[in-house]
Amino acid sequence: MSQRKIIHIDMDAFFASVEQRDNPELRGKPVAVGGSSSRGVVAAASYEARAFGVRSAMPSSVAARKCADLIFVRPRFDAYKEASNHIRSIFHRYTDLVEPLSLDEAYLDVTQNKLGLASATQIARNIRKEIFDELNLTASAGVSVNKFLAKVASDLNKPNGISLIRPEQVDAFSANLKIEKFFGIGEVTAKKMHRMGIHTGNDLRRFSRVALTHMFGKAGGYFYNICRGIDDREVKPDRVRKSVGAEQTFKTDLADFDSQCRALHEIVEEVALRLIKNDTKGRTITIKVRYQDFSTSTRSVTLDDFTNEVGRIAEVTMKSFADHPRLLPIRLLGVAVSNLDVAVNEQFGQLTLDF
Ligand code: DCP
Ligand code: CA
Ligand code: CA
Repeated sequence: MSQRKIIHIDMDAFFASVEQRDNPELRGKPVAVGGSSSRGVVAAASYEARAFGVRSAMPSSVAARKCADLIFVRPRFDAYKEASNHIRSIFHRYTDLVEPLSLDEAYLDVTQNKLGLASATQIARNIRKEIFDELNLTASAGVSVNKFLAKVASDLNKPNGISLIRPEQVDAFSANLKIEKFFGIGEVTAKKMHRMGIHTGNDLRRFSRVALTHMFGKAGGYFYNICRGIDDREVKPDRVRKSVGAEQTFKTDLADFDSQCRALHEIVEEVALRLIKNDTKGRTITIKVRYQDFSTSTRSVTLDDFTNEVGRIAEVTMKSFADHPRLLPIRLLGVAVSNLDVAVNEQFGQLTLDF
């Protein structure tokens, strides 16, 4: 296989940066996003707060003790979600091989890319600039030949940095890397390795694959590879869906108009629910009817505006259905809404009912 070009992008102090961006009074100050109550924990800490030792997942009471001037801010998930959608739309300008790991982070495979750019580093630079220009937020980027190295790289010059591990540097880089930096080696595993005298990739290389599997189970094989800088995992794309829909095949074919309408209404309710869940609206409503003899007819209606309202979709669907030929009993009905105002991420939807 030819050399891949993988980028890992991770937003800097994500929730805290969004808060500082949206409230100028918070800029340059130690900020913790999270509850300030005795039982709250810190979700995100601004870099100013980190200078005092405040970290994510730390109890708020501990954080307040470390930094007397710490400002606690309630999370606003809608704002983070919006920023997340925006950065994903930037990624998709370059490639559809985008695998989000969380709201603020994703892998991109840019070996082939939409702009035909030869340099992955240039793409990472463009992305960082576009994120800054369009969102007023900073991101860090790592560029290398696989996911593991790209992810490690994005951390090297954080915050607001970029780093590249070139193919010819992979061997030395992974040999010298401290095992704590290996993605997938947590605190417990790291302690276990330290007790065995394993501190770097090079130390890990002394063990055979069989020995590592014996000591660390399934992860052992992964460790064997990554200490050599080898990681063949593919970037698994979040396929952007162009429609939200549901369909149903009936146990016995529906012959009368009333039961057909009732079934259709249930399907419409499901579709509207999915649109709302995915935070999207659509303009085109398509109805699919499959008859007893498997002949199928579909019709689409495009509205003047976007909707996710069950009443509106039902009205259009029923009208369209009434125009359908209904000579044969019906074995399947489906409704889909397309022409969406916001691209929908597949991970939120069940695929089984979609068409
Ligand atoms: N987050 C959370 N609870 C955690 C860790 C993180 O709610 N225990 C949220 C808040 C973070 C966001 O996820 O802002 C992203 O997490 P990261 O681990 O990427 O951390 P940050 O983006 O905050 O900082 P960094 O600059 O180190 O990436
Ligand atoms: Ca981050
Ligand atoms: Ca992250």
